[in-house]
Amino acid sequence: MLTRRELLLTPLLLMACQRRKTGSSQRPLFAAETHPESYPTTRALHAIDRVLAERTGGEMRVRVYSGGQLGSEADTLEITIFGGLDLNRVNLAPVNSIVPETMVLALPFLFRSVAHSRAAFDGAPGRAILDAMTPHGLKGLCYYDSGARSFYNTRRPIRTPDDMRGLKVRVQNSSIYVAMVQALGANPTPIPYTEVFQALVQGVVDGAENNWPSYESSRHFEAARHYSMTNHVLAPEVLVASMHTWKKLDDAQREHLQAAVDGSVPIMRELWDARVEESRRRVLEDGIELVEDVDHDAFASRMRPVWDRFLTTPRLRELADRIQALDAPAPAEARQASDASRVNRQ
Ligand code: GTR
Repeated sequence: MLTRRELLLTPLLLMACQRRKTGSSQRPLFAAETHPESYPTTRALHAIDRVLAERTGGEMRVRVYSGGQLGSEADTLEITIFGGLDLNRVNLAPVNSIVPETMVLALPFLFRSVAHSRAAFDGAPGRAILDAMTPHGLKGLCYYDSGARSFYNTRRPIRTPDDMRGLKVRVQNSSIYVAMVQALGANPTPIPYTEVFQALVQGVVDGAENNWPSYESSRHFEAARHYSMTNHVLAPEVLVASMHTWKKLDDAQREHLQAAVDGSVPIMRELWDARVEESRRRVLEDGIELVEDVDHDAFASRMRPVWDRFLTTPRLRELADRIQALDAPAPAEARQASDASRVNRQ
């Protein structure tokens, strides 16, 4: 009997083979995306498609499979490494177990502000982490913002780490997220994103953690009514290509793809900033309890041992040091102040 993964993979491989027969111009690049069509990351993928179509007169296109229809991020990532998918937009979390360098961006309380996180993604440390994916079968194309992640739950308002004690908390499929929740005395449960709503409603878990747009678009807010602004992680989303696909593209095609991807980053940021505000407004209007008086210092010090546990090599420590030493870009200084407060509001 075929496994779920093999079932998923078969049609994609068949389509991929067909392309080989008919020439690359016949088939669009297949892209997996867990979010619905209206989400900023999905819209960024469609923006890439439009620009590619324009630049190549329709020769290169992207077909987006949104809403998690091809499977969980962990599964689709494996399929991408395998060559069954060309492009995949995932959070960095499922890449953590494949490319250790990516864990650095998920360290709790690493970033001082959104501007600081963007300086890291756009700068040399971000580039080095994208490049570290190549030997693992993935071409890191770009980061997209994911804002600050905070804890929410069905039971009670969280203000201090002690309030987390004993809660069953859904985490992404990544050992650094498991360790963060353990450090707070709660019980981490890895569950694929598309199954979290059901797990919250059925009481399989008491809570989860995410940014405003995901908390809202996934409807988690309908089940978990206490949202506490812990802002413990600002790890980004990432767009990757399969190295199998990347190697098959000629130089001009690679240039078109990378240019379209680069152009989608500022578009996505604008959509993202607007969506954060919009999602926040929607869930507040719906009457969730927003907890703003969170003891961030207590959370940061309780989670600090996670740094030592995961920064196990000089290379990882050096990447973390370089990111901490970054100044947010000078022209953004004025904005930085509001960004810092935004981290606290996100
Ligand atoms: C979202 C992210 C998704 C997925 C999800 C999760 O913020 O955009 O890619 O990682 O979180 O919690 O699984």
